[in-house]
Amino acid sequence: MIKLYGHEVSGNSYKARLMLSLLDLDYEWVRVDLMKGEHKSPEYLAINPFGQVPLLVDGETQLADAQAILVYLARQYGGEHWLPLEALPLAQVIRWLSTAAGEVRQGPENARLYHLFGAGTNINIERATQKAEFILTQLEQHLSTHTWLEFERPTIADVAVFPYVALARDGKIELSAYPQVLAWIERVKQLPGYIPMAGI
Ligand SMILES: N[C@@H](CCC(=O)N[C@@H](CS)C(=O)NCC(=O)O)C(=O)O
Repeated sequence: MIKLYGHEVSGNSYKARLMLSLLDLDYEWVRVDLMKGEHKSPEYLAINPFGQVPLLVDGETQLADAQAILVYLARQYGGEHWLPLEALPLAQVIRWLSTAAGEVRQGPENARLYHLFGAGTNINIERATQKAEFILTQLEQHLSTHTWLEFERPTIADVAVFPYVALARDGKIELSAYPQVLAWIERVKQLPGYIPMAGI
């Protein structure tokens, strides 16, 4: 049985949970208590030396990183629909995985971390807010001509970008200025197998 190590407040853990649910896969949820520092315990570092969640274990496979987990699940269990293989379509999806780990993390994800956990996070909140506005503006423009991020169907590009954009309000980023983004969030919420997380 697949095991997912994660925490309920973690949007990156939610990315993996959402994908497992969209693919209708059974799995065991292993809660790693970030508040108690369980992710830095010797036991956890032995399976993920980065000391982060999420971590997916599937038989002999141990895989950290939400984006990598999405790729693995899509290829292993989801097929072409969620992640095409031809050079250009594959690159188009990977571009959004990079955006999730880059602009989305530097913007709405960091703004949320700051507002949930305070100044001790060493995050420059002005910069995070500015970056959030940048990527939301880009998404707003992109989604004015696209139903989904690519190919007019949901792919792991949408699953990767969705959580921290939908959680933007936790970072005091108002989404009402981005109606196309709000409409896309609603479309994701209508997908068969969609599951919510607190804050979305
Ligand atoms: N690149 C990783 C980053 C994962 C990450 O930052 N996880 C956070 C929770 S959302 C975490 O474990 N933070 C604790 C730490 O880095 O010490 C991914 O995309 O999964």
